Amino acid sequence: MSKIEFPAGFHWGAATASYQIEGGWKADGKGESVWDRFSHTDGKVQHGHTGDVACDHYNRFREDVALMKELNLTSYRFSLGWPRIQPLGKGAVNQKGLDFYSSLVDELLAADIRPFVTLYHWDLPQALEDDGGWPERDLAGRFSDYAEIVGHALGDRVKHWMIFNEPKVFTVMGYLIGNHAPGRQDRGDFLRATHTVNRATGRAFAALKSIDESFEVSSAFNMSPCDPQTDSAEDAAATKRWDGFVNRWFIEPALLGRYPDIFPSGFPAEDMGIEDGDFEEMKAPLDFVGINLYNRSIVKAAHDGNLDAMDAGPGRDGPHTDFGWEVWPDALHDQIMSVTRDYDAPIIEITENGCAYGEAPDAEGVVSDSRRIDFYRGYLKAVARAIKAGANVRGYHAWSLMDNFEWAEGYGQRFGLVWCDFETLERTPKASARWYAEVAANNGFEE
Ligand code: IFM
Repeated sequence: MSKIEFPAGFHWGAATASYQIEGGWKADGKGESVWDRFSHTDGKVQHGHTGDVACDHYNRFREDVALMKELNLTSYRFSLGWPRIQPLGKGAVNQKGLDFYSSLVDELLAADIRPFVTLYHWDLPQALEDDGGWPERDLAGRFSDYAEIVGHALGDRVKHWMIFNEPKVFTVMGYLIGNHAPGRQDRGDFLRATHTVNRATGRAFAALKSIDESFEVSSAFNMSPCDPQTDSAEDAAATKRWDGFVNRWFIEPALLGRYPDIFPSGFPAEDMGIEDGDFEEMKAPLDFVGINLYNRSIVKAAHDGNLDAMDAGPGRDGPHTDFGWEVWPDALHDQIMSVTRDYDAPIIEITENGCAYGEAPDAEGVVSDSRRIDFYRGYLKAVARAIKAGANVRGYHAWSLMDNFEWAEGYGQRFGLVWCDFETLERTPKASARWYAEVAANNGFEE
């Protein structure tokens, strides 16, 4: 047996998001978010589930931090709910909302756990959506005002920040496909939303750095290595375009000040509402690259398809999780290596990686989720292999700390290391949580 080892000081973490775990949707002056509105609209979320209570983390955060400590975590990635802090997304600050996050940060630091903070994990204040949402250019300025508020309030203790979680997902699903909040289906809205998000990245980066130059700031980009379906020249070209969208559309405006070339019919500058100075505004020399990884993409040329002249789907060769997602650990290795090659070996944090399996407590209350242990074992080996090949990976965050509200799926898909009983709100660490705790304690595991 040989040991899979990680570099000294490697961060062992877990990730969550405000709307998915907090509950307290109207507590202490919180404003309405687009997800409050969407989940309260008939037919939008499976079984009519909402995040009104979720895991009740808003009231149980001390218990949850104690659990993280028990699991030997050294990093906790969580997001701030913008409408909890600025109920209307502009103007007055809700001090009680800020106090909640401030207490959470204190509790984490007292437990020697790094607070790793995401500014935006999809819960836009509904008032800003009413003003036009992400397609509206002004939102970049509103967002950087918000970044400044939280940077001032928490920056004496929080040093590591992610601006956006998965900008691709919330713009595609929220504005193009419409199966996530706010539920719009309009190509122009979608294109403009991506451009506002890229300008907001540049502005929020600058706002945080103006508070403390030593802050380390990036975003959590969901990425997916892309392979052509066949070896035809058309599929190869389509694969390059899809890679340009899925892996580069949000990171290259920041790092390189330009968009990748993905539209065969030419760059849709007008549809995106590009103005003079925007490319300069988007630039942000990110301090690390956050990678969320769940799948690989198999791409073929098409006349319609996902974006323009391409059609991408997930791999189908490996085993599947209960959500139907392929288990393919090489995808994580390959994506880490592409980022390492393409952006001059940056610091990388795996900001999310995980799987949905439904194993429930048995009569003794034990959750024997060996499939999840196998999943993490495979993906962590892939990370270790990438590190050996020269990648500078500094941390890994399992998605998720506990079962939670899985967006349009409601509570139907369980991604947690910890079981959450959504009736009693009792938490039960699964076998995978105990395994992960050992990995964290030993900074590795026996193969
Ligand atoms: O639950 C989500 C999370 O909010 C963003 N990344 C993917 C997870 C699983 O779908």
